Amino acid sequence: MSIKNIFIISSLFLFIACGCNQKATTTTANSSYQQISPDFNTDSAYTYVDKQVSFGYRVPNTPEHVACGDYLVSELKRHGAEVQEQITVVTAYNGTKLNARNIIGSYGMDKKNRVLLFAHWDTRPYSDQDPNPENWKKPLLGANDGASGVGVLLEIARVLQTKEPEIGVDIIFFDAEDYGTPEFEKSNEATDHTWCLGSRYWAENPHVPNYKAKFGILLDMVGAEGATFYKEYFSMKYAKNIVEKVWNVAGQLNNGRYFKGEDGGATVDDHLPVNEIRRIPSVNIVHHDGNNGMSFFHSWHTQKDDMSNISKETLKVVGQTVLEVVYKEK
Ligand code: AHN
Ligand code: ZN
Repeated sequence: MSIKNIFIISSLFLFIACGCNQKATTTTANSSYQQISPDFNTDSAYTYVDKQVSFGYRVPNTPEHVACGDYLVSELKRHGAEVQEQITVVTAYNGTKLNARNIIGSYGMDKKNRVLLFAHWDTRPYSDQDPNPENWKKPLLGANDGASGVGVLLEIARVLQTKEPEIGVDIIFFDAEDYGTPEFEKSNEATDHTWCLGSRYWAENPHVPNYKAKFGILLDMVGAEGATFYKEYFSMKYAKNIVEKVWNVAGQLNNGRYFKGEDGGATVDDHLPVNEIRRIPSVNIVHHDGNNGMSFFHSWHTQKDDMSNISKETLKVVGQTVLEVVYKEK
């Protein structure tokens, strides 16, 4: 069975299993709401996405991956973050040893109350959802799947340097999220543990002993035009009040057409190790398509995941919502 099918079937099951007492609530816009966070500059965010893509395929064990990682470190430093790197070796589904690098930028190191913002920066070595089988073994550019979340977080880093929020902020770019078992690898049935290798390593070996944050927000595929973000299953399971907090702020900022009130599918993603191992309640802002069986965005894991997918409006909606959550927190 393909991952997509497992995903769809498990989503259906979850709908049936927990759909009985759900209300389809829509977040209401509040026109009188006064934004407290500084403006998120989406031209800047777009440039950060484009720059990552310009390195080429950011697949672990390649020079392009190293070069992009160096760029991300230098950008965080330029924006005044205290940067730490975790360099390690993780083992992929097929036994390949991957040189992995989690990149961590911290603001307000001395503050006890913190929020964790994260995204994966590696790109997938396979386009195994591409309609053309000849493309399945080709890497993909990951403009949306990878670069969009990181680009939004780099712009957030720039803003954090201009005005200090009350709480401390840690931004983590996780590596080796997207090296999970490919669809065409029949001998090796896909398991959850072949994804999210960098975040799993960090959750077991945090950069600060006993690291804690009040909550975490994961950004995954946050750049496509007309993106829809539903309340993802594991986010609701482990961090329901944080989902409500983020979605409410989105509503107040008039971003309810992107942040949908309905529950979405279940996504194995970097928030899972952070929730289950590090026990930091964390939500995933991830593009599910409500018109498509709650599958991911249309060009997910295909050769088409390039800059033509990226919308400045979507980056802005996500970036301003996350910034507002951060600046409201005490
Ligand atoms: C699975 O396909 C099991 N999880 C999707 C997580 C992911 C991959 N996000 C981006 N790429
Ligand atoms: Zn992916």
